[in-house]
Amino acid sequence: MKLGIVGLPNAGKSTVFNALARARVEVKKHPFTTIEPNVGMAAVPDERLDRLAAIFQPEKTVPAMVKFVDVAGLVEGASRGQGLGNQFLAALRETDALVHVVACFRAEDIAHVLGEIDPARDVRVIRQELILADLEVCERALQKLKKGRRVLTGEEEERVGLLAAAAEALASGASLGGTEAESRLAAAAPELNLLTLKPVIYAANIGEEDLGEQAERAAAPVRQAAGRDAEVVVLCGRLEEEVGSLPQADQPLFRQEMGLGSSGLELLLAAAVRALDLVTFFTKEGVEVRAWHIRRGAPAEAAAGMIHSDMARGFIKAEVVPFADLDRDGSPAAARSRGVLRFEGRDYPVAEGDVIRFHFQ
Ligand SMILES: Nc1nc2c(ncn2[C@@H]2O[C@H](COP(=O)(O)OP(=O)(O)OP(=O)(O)O)[C@@H](O)[C@H]2O)c(=O)[nH]1
Ligand SMILES: [Mg+2]
Repeated sequence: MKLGIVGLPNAGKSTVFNALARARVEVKKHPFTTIEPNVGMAAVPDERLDRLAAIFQPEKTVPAMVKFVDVAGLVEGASRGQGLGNQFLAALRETDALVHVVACFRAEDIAHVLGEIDPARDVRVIRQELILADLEVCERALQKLKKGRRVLTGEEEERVGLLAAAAEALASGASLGGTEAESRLAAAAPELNLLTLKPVIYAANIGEEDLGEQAERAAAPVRQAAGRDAEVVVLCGRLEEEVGSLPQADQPLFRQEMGLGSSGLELLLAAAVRALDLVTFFTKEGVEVRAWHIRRGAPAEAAAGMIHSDMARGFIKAEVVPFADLDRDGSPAAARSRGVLRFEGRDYPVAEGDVIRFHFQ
């Protein structure tokens, strides 16, 4: 799973990236600090993994990971070459979802590229630039298809129709993904990697002074502009970055003292998992207990393939016990004797919280 971080310059994208990936990329008061994309990994915390470690006593516990890409800030008119233009959007094309960081913090010494703090406007500006970037991609694809001057195949004709409809929607200012035809386009032309087809998680980056009771009020314009069904996570990038740089053991106390509730980053990662419709399954293989993500509904064979291609090729069966049962029974042997451990075939759709052992030849 790979997420791209978008937003205006100085919105706090690299700050959030540092917090997520425990990295130390450059964060500065002036806009356009980031030019080359930063790539990092974040571990998805999961209490179930700690419990499984207690049950299996493995040498190693490995959390599920999410990859993040932090890119340059996008400005109004980027599609026409303003700021750094939108060429760096290429780094976002191969992501599964976008995290849109919106500045809600007020800081005297940090310039907002559009003059003043206005999170709702910022949401619209970025959305518009993503729409324009997609419009360009659709138009280019259309031109390419029409240029050949030969008779198009039925499939190509259909693609022209889908692209033209998408271009029209984009030109009218709409993001893609809403209609059936647009879903068909996504399936027919995944190589276009259209940005507005990707799920978006909004990160309302609020100031330290707004944490606590003020938080919702500070983030309200983002919620409103994002729309009713959107995933919005409220966090303070700067504090999350600071907490992230402390030794793990000191973090809970610091959080408590700062009045930071559950980690904004954890909420963000959880929102990403929801937006991508992933389920988490667990394995105990060799010396390690590990958490994995897979698309909801994916078959056991695909899950086995994530661990090793041999496991998918030689798949015999999957020994499955739901986490809740294992948690209650305290050991696989106890779960087995209670009859909650079962065997499933290669087509079995992996369910949230399954603890799986693959049998293969
Ligand atoms: N007070 C406060 N400042 C923040 C917060 N988040 C980011 N900043 C500051 O805002 C400035 C810009 O942060 P960056 O993370 O570099 O922003 P960016 O979006 O990566 O910017 P570009 O790379 O230039 O596009 C830095 O001075 C940060 O310390 C926050 O939650 N509170
Ligand atoms: Mg940056």
